[in-house]
Amino acid sequence: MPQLLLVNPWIFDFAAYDFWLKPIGLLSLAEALKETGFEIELVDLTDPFLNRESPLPRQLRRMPDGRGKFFAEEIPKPAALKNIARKYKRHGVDPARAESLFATITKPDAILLSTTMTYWYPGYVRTSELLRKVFPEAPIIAGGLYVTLLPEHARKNLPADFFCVGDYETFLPEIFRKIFGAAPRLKSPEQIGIGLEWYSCPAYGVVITGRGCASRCRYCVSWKLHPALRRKSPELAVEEISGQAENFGVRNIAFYDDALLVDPGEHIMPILEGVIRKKLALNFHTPNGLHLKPMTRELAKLMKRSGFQVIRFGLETADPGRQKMLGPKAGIDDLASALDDLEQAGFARKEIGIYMLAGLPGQAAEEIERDIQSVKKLGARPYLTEYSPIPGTDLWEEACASARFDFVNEPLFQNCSLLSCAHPSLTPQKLSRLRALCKE
Ligand code: B12
Repeated sequence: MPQLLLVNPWIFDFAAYDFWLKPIGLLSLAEALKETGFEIELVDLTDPFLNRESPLPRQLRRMPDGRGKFFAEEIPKPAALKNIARKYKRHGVDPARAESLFATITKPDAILLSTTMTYWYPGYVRTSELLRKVFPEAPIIAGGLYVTLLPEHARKNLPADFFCVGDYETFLPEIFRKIFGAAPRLKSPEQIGIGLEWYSCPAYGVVITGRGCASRCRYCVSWKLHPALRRKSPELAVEEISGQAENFGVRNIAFYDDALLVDPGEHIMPILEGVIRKKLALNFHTPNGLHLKPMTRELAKLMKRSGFQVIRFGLETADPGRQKMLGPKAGIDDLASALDDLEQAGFARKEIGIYMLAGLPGQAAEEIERDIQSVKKLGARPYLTEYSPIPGTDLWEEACASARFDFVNEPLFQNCSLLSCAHPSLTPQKLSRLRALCKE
């Protein structure tokens, strides 16, 4: 069977934090390939424990819940960003270590490179260049979100031989047929549970129980990528969660789903009941915001008993006009009622984090301030997330009309921290004052 090397590349950005980040698409792919009989090696260049002496240097130590810093070094800024007065960094293992690590690996017959955020592409390019240098004969197959959302840009800029534009289970078999002469049948992420054996010291686990979303929000690409919600069976999700806990000793697990709570009776409730029956003593995290509307008192109780600690929801805006414009996902009444249920179940209101979008086209700073106040009035903690214009979304045209940078031709400007579409009243200074207001 051919030998495959799967690589999660460096992150090049002004800032990045290991907010329970693992390449779940690549990990699912590894599992699917393993089941088909391929020999797999997986290297996650962002793993702080990679090829590093233990114990970890102080600055890389983890929080008790598994989060922590990436190893990072300042690097020259890409030309397009030279006027941005911020340091630019490579997050992940340093290149010399990466190269010596690759040199110890069995020569692969093909390399599979993953990608996520569109504006991290310089890190993908650099990783690919290094892989080409160490393994000049191995074809490189690039896949993941950046390749899927910006295939033309990827073909032009990323040194790879094949581009998997879309889900691996649909498009990778054909690429394999071209390379190896046969197209394997690959299970989808809904048909497999992922393991963490590729990490010498996993600080946490990650699980995705389904792809797609029931909401049709105009700023989000999730429902464009997966128009129908596809899910794991609750039994498989419980098996995956307990497998990560028992085989790899993790105590903290993050859910990546866009629609974890939708139709709770058929999905999340049986999952949590299964987890409780197994007495796993886990802490669950939801760095990707949950929906507010499906919350009920029963669900809140199950969430408390199964180990949810700090929960994040997506409200995005409290402004009724903007809600209508973005695609109504939830309103302030849904937040009020969810908070009642959660409080009854034993959560403190201030433990409930509410994501609110900042920097949408036409969204003045005063509107964001009112949003923050509405959430605070209910006792929850607002978190501002800067709007990132995403190709393929319904809001793209409008985003382009208010663009302060040319993010159509240069994906680096899709970086959320540049506030590329923000109303003139939302200056960086104003944004930091608003962030401070969230914490008060
Ligand atoms: C989980 C998630 C997060 C997590 C973890 C992110 C991470 N870095 O891994 C958290 C909550 C931390 C997060 C944060 C943010 N996120 Co986010 N996030 C997602 C989410 C919901 C799921 C991604 C995922 O893991 N999907 C599941 C896997 C299975 O899918 P996949 O990786 O795409 O893999 C499939 C294919 O691409 C392919 N594939 C993948 N890899 C490979 C490799 C090879 C070789 C091959 C052949 C195929 C292949 O096959 C897979 C199976 O189908 C997506 C939305 C979405 N539904 O995609 C948004 C999304 C990626 N996030 C987005 C944004 C904007 C953000 C934030 C900037 C929000 C903010 N303002 O704070 C931050 C940035 C944080 C950061 N620095 O990482 C945007 C992307 C923006 C962009 N320009 O690229 C998305 C698309 C959401 C949206 N609003 O539309 N996010």
